[in-house]
Parts: sequence; C-alpha cells; structure tokens
Amino acid sequence: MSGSQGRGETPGAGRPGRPAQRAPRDAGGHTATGHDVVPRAAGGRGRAGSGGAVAHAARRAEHPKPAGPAPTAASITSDAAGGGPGPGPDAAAPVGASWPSGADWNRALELISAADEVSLVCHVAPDGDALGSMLALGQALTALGKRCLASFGEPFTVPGILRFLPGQDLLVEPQRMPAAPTLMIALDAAGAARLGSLAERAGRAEALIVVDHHASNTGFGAVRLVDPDAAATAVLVDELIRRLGVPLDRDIAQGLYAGLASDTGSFKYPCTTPEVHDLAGRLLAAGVRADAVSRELWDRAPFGYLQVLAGALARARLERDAAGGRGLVWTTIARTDRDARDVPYDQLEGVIDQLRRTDEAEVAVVCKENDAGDWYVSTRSKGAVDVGRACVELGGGGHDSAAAFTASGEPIAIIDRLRAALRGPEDEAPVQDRPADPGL
Ligand SMILES: [Mn+2]
Repeated sequence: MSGSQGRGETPGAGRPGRPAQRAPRDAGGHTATGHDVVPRAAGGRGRAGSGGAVAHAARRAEHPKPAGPAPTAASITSDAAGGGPGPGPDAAAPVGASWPSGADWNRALELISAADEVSLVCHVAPDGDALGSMLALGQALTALGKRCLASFGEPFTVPGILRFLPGQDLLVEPQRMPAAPTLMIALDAAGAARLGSLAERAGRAEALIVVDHHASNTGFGAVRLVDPDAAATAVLVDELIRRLGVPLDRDIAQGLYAGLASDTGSFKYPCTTPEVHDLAGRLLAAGVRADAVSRELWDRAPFGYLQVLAGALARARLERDAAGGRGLVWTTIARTDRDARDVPYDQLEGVIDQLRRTDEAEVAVVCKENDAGDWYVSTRSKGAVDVGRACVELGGGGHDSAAAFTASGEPIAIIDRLRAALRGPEDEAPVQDRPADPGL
C-alpha cells in the first residue's frame, strides 16, 4: 500500500490571492437550513473561463505520477486544509471554478433520474472527504433504487482510518467498474488525472458529473457541481442529496460528517464557516456520533505509531530564518522508520499536526517516504505564507495553508528546494504586516 494523502490537505476554497470576504450570494438557492450552494449571479461561469485559466491550470496540473528521472516529479494531492473564506467580489475566478447554477443542478438531477446504474469515483488515495462523500452519495442513490458501484484508482486500499465508514459494500476494484459507464460521478477530484486508472473510464462515460470544491479544478466533466467556496465536497453532496429528496440517515450522514470534519481539520481551519457548523449540526441530528468519528479519524493509532512519532519529533529541525524569517520546522519519516515498528504509511497523517504547533515556525513540513520509495511532502502554514504556491512550483498542489508535493531524492535536497520556493516575493513583507490569524 502506498500513498494515502494527508488528511486535511484537500484543496478547499479559493487559492491564491483570495480576499478575506465571501462574495455576496445571489438571491435564491438557499436550502431549508440556510446554506446555499447556488452561484453568485454575476460571477459564476462567466468568470470561470476568464484569462489565464489555461496557463494556471497547466501550472497546477494535477498529479503527474512520480516518473523517471525528474527530480521533483510530482504527484498530488488532495492537499489543502480547508479553505478559508472564498473569493470576494474582486477576486479572480479560481481555475476551473464554475459555481454551479440552478441549471447545473437540474441537469445533474435529470441525468441521475434517467440512470439505472451510476458509477461513482473519487480521487486516488482517498481522504475522508473523497471517500466519505462518495459513499454517502452511493448510499443515497441506492436508496433511490439505483444500482451503484463505487471505486478509486490503484492502489485500491481503503486507508485504515476510513474503514469505519458505512457503505463500503458499494466499493469494487477499479477494473470491475463499467468500461464505458452510462453515468459517472466524480467526487473531490480536481482533475481527471486525479482519478488515476479510472480516468480513462471517466473519459468514456456517456455523461460525467463532477462534484468538487477545489479552486484548482481543471474544468473537466459535462455537468459541473464545483463550488470553490464549499469547505468540502461533502457540502455539495449534501445539497445534491437534498435535491434528490433522499433524507439523511445515520449512515449517509456519517460519510458527510467524515468529509466535513476532514477538510475543516476537525472544524479548526479558516473554512469553518457558520454554514459548516449548520451542516454539522444536521448531521449530528441524523445520528452521527462526533466523538466516535473523531476517534476513528484522529485519535487512535497502534502503539508503534507513538514510537515512529517520537522518532520524527526527535529528528525535527527548526530553522528560524527560513520562510522569509517566519520560521520552518520539518522532519522526515523514512520507510525504514515505520517498517521497524510495523506502522503503515497511512498511519502517519497526524504527524504534521504535531509539528504545526511550533510557535517559532510559520511553516511545518513532514517528508514521508511511501512504499514506492517516493517522498510525499506535506506542508502547512498558519496563514502568512502561501505553501500552496510553493508546492505548485515543486510540481504539487493544494491550498495556501495546506499543500503537498511528491519528490524523489534525498529529503535534505527536497527541503532545500522547498526552502527556496518558500522565499517568494510575497514573503518579503515585514512580519508585522501579516494578517491576523483568523482562527484566533
Ligand atoms: Mn475535499
């Protein structure tokens, strides 16, 4: 097994340059509970395709496989912790963002009601939002009488922390998915490449609905339910399920809650809006146990993990001058470190959360060697440094406060490249000018 992505690194709302205010929403589209997922009137599609999108999309091209000799061959990434507030009125439209219109929702509903069988896919190395959203939707569609198959590209292994999610009976190996699906729905994938080996089938699908919240979404899919302001894909799936008229039962709610909790970093990231808590409240009312989900997602690990963590913390280096003088803390976990304790790669997601506590460092980084021998580099910032930009520069992606890239070579050299990438022009502003931490 290799490569589960870092929890909470899933790109959330607006990437670079987003201002601190949400854009005003257009009238209408509010759900019974007050959250809306319908687009702003004036923004929407018109802006989505505007200038520079192609170049930007290319720059943020997703997840090339770590290939051959390229030193920073990158994959990526479900990265970016939540999101923060979405783009304000003057913000450039994020790449591929389209803010679904009422017509988009209706088209999706038409396609779904016409289909007897629906193929669901999510991004490779699924996180809580990808798998939780997919299984929640799968169970809702099953309740409507649809035949439903769900999968993700190899490695086809459900990360240990997500095995508690209901609905796993819908999962089939990727090669067992229909070769040319009538209707496919892709969840939490910013681009077709993020579907791994299932990208081809997505290309052959008669109809492809894309449900996503990555600002970096490339614009694939015939019907696009993509809202970069949404804290998680689960928010959009909740809206879709509501529009399908399926009541939230406990099992469906569990998947949505896992998605919401994952992409908001357990309701700690800046994307934790009133709407997020409103949805969380409805999910709890449907029977989700917050304590049980949290324990599964974050608060359990085999004893060996403590020893691997201890080693990682003991190796941590603090560089106060890095990241424009704001400080960098980093560590590494080699395959041999965890093999010695029999700890699988996907148990390591919490390590970054320990490092990012460091008061003296704005940026925290964990280099984790996966089973293929590549280094998956998780990065976090507290808001003053755009680690997403740096990771994009290194072939990865993500959000400004959480991002990642994959590289080969020695960690020390990888950190050298990252340190250089973190010294961008925007980091030269005096520290006093940094925006207040919105979370405090
Ligand atoms: Mn997500």
